[in-house]
Amino acid sequence: MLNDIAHTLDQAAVNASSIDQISLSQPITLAQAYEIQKLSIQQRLNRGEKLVGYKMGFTSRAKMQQMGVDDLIWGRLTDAMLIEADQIIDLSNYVHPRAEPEIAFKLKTSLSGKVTKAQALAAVEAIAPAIEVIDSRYQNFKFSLEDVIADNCSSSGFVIGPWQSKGSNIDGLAMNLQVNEEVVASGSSNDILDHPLNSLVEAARCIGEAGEELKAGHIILAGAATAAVALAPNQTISAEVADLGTCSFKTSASTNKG
Ligand code: OOG
Ligand code: MG
Repeated sequence: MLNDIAHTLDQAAVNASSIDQISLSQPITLAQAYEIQKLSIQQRLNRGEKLVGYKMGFTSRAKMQQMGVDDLIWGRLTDAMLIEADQIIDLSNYVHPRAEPEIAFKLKTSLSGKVTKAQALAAVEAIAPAIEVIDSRYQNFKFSLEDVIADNCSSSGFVIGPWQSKGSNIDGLAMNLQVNEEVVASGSSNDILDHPLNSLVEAARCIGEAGEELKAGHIILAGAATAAVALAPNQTISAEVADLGTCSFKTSASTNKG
């Protein structure tokens, strides 16, 4: 049963076609939801995609309130999800994409289990401003906690800005998301679990509990500081993190499927 659901979710992502929430037809546990996620990402890996890291979700109040969910979640990132700086994404490959401003960590050593903030920072190679593109495979972007976990936490794409020194201050930095140079969402890096490093600590713990580890070279997205913003054709989307930098991508003239 879990394999069938994983296959359905994978195909929904491949075809950019939305499906009914799983929880409406059959109850699944949190553990089963993570198992479905693993099985569905395995199908991507079987097609040749590479695991490049993990994403944390619902690490800010703004996100929890927007989606009506209040627990940390985590998902997997593959190389095929990477959006190059200033790339134009084809909206016809998405159901109802949204963008959100984030902070990314790149690791130089592995990290797993219970670690302190200092240990987490010691494993970091570099820090960058980032944008996550999320695209729930569920109709109307509506889901339960289990549904969204099974759907790899809506992950669809990510943009990484210029990597900065691990010594960069990331405490209380203003962060915003701009659409065609107009600020459409703003917050602070400390809206992410009081400090983005706490998200890396939580990532090590959650992924460790799942029997995996954050590895050297992996990218970890700390989670959005603001609510996500729906994408439309012909936009330039930028995330600006004070002192850390900016990153951008664009949307095609064609419309999304949803
Ligand atoms: C789930 C993903 C949440 C974040 O940064 O909080 C997330 C969703 O909102 O669809 O990526
Ligand atoms: Mg996110």
